[in-house]
Amino acid sequence: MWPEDFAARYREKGYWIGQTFDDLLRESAAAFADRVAIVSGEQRITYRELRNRASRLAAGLYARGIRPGDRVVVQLPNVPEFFDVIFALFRIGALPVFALPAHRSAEIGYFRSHTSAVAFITMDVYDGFDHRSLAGDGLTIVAGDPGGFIALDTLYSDGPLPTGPKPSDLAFLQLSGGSTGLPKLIPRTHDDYLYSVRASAQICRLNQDSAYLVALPVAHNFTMSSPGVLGVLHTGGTVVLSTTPDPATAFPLISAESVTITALVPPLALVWLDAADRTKPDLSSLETLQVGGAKLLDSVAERIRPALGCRLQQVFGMAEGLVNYTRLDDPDDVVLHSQGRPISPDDEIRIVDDEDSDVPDGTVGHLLTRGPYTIRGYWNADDHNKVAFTEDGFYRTGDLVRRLPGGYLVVEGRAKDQINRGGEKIAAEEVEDHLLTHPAVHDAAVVGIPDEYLGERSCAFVVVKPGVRVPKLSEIRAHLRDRGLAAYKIPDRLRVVERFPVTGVGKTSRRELRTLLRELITTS
Ligand code: J2J
Repeated sequence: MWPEDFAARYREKGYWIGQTFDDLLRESAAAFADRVAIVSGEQRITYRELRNRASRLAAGLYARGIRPGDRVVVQLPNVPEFFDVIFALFRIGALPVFALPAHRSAEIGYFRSHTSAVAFITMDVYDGFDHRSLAGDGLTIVAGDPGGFIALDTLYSDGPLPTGPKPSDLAFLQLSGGSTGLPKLIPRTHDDYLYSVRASAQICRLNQDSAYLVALPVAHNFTMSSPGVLGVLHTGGTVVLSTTPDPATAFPLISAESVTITALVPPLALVWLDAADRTKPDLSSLETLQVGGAKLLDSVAERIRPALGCRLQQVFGMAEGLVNYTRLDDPDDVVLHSQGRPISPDDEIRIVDDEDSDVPDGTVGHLLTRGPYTIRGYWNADDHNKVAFTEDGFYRTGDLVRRLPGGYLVVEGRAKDQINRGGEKIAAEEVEDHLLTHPAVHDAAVVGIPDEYLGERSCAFVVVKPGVRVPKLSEIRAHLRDRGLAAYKIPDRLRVVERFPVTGVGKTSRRELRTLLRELITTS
């Protein structure tokens, strides 16, 4: 949590206004009652209805024993129930733990145990996978066909509710992209998160006529808050849910629902550009395409206005906090070639060398940040927090950046042990730990290799035990799938080597090893 003097300053400056998520929904339901909040297929849900649904679900969840402070793992795709569930939990003061639809038993099981979650809320079948198979101890609540579990739609009821949470309380736990063996969870408060949401909505000029297409998973921090669905619900606009980012679905939705803004990761932006060049869709309502989550190539950035007829906004954010935007009236040069500048005048930015000394402006260095919506520590991770934060509370982002005049940042690379696979983050160590459980694997290192389409793909380097048959990539992949690892974390490539190169003096540095291996594969 923030030291008291910082918290006092953030309140004084009007960043933390003492608003909870329940306040936000109540205020919007009062101001925009009969306007459409959510569109999903044929379904149109007004603000008034959304508030009612969330209150009734809160009563039902409370009657089932979910209490203030309890953790609840939520794994829902882009469906209206997502909003009922999160606002119901926010109303109770229980903390959603945001899982992605791609997560499987390894991730869900870990989130459940690490947070001592009392419940798991998911859907029946999505993308060919039966999510009910991920049920564990505690309540399992299912949107759709419940199988043997509790049907979400039977929980909407009247009944007592506890006093709501305080604005300074934790609201939820978000996922970190991660760089360690086990994923880290990010604790965000009502006060800090909603500041970033309101400020983002303003930067992106959302209003009642805004219609935001949810093409990426709704539970991702980008989609949720930059300005995302929460920014839209704050300003009285309409959230348009798409179950897929595929242009064949998204383009007709944009024109049918007069979508004004949407957000994509770079590989999807490329897919949209190619599809638009081919099919010349009517995207005339679209004003802004936000692209973020991974570095956007200049050559792709330049194609956006000609092909889609809208402006580009680059977004460089992180679930830990700091979000940078190019501004809507920035000159083309800035929009095309930078990743934006921070939301807040009180976002403190330091760019430092390996010894934590500040580098001169224009020089590439490690990005450290501290501010009114950037966490001061991960959830229950004291040891990791000592390395992930400086003593005076700056978050070490692991990103390598350069600062331009005006405070704009250019992302130049990454120092963290993470692979950014088209916006999906993979912690090298997490995958290595799973690889080591394969009976033929003696040692393993996972690195990112350049990829024209995804930016990066993952490659597993493996040293095989003496005398065993060398496993095939398909066998390694099957092993990781059987361990319940999300598909995007499963290595794209396999390189079997006799031994790993020796690094440093004496002790082996995994980071140095990964760097050496990456160089090996990109030069060969
Ligand atoms: C290069 N790298 C980027 C960009 C994120 C808005 C937008 C994105 C996220 C997100 C988010 C990048 N260029 N434009 O939470 O609210 C890489 C950096 C960063 C990491 C964070 C939001 N935008 N990145 O991507 O928590 O390495 O958040 O530290 O998933 O993604 O990942 P994540």
